[in-house]
Amino acid sequence: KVYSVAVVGATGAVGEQIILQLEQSDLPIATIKFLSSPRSAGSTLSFKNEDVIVEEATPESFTDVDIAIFSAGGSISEKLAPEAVKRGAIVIDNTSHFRMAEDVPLVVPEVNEEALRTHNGIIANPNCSTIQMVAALEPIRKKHGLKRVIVSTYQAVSGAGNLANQELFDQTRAVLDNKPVEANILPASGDKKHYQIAFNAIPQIDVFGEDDYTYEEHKMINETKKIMSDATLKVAATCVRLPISRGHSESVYFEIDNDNVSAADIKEILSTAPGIVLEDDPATQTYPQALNCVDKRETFVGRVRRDLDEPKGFHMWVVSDNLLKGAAWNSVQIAERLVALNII
Ligand code: 11C
Repeated sequence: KVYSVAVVGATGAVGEQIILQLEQSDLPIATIKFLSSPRSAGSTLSFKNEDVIVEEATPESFTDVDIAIFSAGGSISEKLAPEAVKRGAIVIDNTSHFRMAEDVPLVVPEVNEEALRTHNGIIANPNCSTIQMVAALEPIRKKHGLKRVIVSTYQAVSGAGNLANQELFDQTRAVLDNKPVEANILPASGDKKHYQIAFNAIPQIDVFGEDDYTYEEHKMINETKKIMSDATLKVAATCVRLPISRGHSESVYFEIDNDNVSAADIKEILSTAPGIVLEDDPATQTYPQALNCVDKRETFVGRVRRDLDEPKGFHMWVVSDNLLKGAAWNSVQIAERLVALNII
């Protein structure tokens, strides 16, 4: 069987990467459609050396589409994903809109691909910072259980889109040239104030909720519990934006159930875990770095060590390309697994 695939939001930061991941995928793609807002419609993109004209996304765009990958913002997904499902497509949605809905599986294939079987048309792709963390924690949890997670993130600006990335470059140039710095996007485009990200660290990603956690932090907390099917798991997060173009890093503290587990045991598990690359050798200063993860599909883990006071507590450093495993690759991987598991 061959499939007709649509990419919604094809001209965005994640959309561009979805197209590249689809080009590299073994998915048997018969036809491809690139869809966007009216503003970007009409431009030409390339797929496997063929020109494809970007079309405006409308309900009718999904007639005869088998797989629709959405990354055009929550309101577009809210409006058009049900229309795509109505017309027989399976939707893989990159936005947060459907993630916590009970009848929508939230999937990281290395962790819970069986949840794909429960889909009702829409499958949600988790938040980037959640994906890389659960990918690293799951193999450890499988063997030793997991009680608590405390994460601090060091996130790249591309998570907030191409315009935020451009803002980082413009501000950096302005600072170096001694010119006035403009801030219009970060920390959250819809918020009251904007701050300079160049040469800064901003402890706010997305807007604040009433409990003084940000929505990015809520996503990490709630999505982790859902993906791991464990409402009792204790999770706390502090999400921070850094002047990095691509690649999210995370300092993850976690407590397991089992006794007498060493850091060497944890490293052994990670060294063979699917989708994980262990880079951990303090003697040679080997550890994951954001710069080195760009364009790679894997999640890189290092600095694994046992807590000095809590024998069941460990620390690790987790790095991944937020646009690939955090978004485009995880979505295309879901599509590949749907085919491999005969779900589509
Ligand atoms: C960021 N994690 O780095 C966000 C971007 O819910 O899919 C992803 C937002 C989402 O800004």
